[in-house]
Amino acid sequence: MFQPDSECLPEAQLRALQLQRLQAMLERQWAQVPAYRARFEAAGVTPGDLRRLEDLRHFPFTRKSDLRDHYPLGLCAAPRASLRRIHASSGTSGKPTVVAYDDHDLNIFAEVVARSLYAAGARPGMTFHNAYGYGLFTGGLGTHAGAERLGLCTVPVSGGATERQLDLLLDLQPDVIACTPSYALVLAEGLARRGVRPGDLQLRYAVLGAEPWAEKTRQAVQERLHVQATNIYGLSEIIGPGVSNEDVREQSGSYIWEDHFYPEIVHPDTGEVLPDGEWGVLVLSSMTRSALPLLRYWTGDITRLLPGDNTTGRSVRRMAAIQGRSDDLIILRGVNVYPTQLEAVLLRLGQISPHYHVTLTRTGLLDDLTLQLECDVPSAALRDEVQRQVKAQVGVTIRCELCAPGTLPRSEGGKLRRVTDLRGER
Ligand code: DLL
Repeated sequence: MFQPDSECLPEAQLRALQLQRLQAMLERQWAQVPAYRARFEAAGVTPGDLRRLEDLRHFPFTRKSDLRDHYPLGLCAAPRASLRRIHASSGTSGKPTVVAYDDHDLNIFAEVVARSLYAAGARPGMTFHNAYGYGLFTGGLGTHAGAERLGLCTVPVSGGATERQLDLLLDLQPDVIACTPSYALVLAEGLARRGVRPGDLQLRYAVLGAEPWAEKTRQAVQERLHVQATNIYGLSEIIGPGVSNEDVREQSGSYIWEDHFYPEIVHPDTGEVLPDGEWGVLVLSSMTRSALPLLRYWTGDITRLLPGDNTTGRSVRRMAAIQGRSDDLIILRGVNVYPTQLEAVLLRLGQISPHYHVTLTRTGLLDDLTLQLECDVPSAALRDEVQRQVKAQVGVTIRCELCAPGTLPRSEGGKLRRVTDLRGER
């Protein structure tokens, strides 16, 4: 039930199911969402024009700005009285994006999270420490419902209050923890401070997501919390957490629950659909959502699609770890840099803790990147080595500042902002 047949269908059957579900979604949008009907008419398409999956590329994208333009619930396809829950995304500027769910959607949400947690190693009867924030953020409540669906005993800790989290980890001895990767490191630090050794806890699995993280962070979390860590991906516009998850036996790319979410990878500038295997922006259609079905939603997340894998029996495709967002891409003197690339360099330089912060400034016409990071024994040699390695591996010249342990901002359980941009408008 938690690895249903729909994850393992022969490809032709899966594609036929997707086509049928996309056609039904287009019909609903046409009939029930005037804003979508207007968009289709402007693009010169009707639902009947989707005869093959390849035809999808002729239909318009939905962007975050569309949700803002129709704030709060203008893209909803269900009557207000049938809605059962509202979430909102953090929104870095202006109004938040509001998303709505009816009973049918909440049921799908619980199912895809249950499937994600199952892929992550969780099994009915285990105890689950849920440190994603509860509230308007989809992380807490979304993961909670899926954990209950799977049959886990859920501890709804939410984010923050680290000392209490540590008490609960020690007292309740959960098997599974879910939180952001940066917060997993904060918890590991707290446990080490209390003299708890990795392995003293019962913890076995960590389900980490909501922010980009590097492969080396996985190793750090695995060692320090003595767990196997998998990547959970999702976004509130599409559903919340549970669009995809890695299988704990492989830890190499997250299986997309393609029976509900249709993925495409497109070129970030032209929107042209790219073949599987190529890097680009992930675009998702939430085929089975009834209250808020979104067509070709432009996630802004940079990834690529990988084939399913025979060893787990799943035929649905996987997505590579998110490299960054097309909009948090740092362009430094013409070079594209994602914060995760810097993180990977730091983690490769073993003796440095994975806590870092990036500040962008401008002197005259030139942009500068200062990378602050924590280390136990600051030295000019280490600082120079970081600068050299970033130049060699990422291709940009940066300034490195070493700080004492515990001085840089920590995750409070939510998403950690790694970059402060002080460059202003050009
Ligand atoms: O972050 C949903 C979520 C909660 C996912 C808990 C995983 C775990 P939003 O607040 O709408 O929803 O933010 C969505 O966060 O477009 C990505 O840029 C980023 N993101 C989410 N998961 C990952 C991940 C939730 N595993 C935005 N790796 C997305 C990298 C991620 N980035």
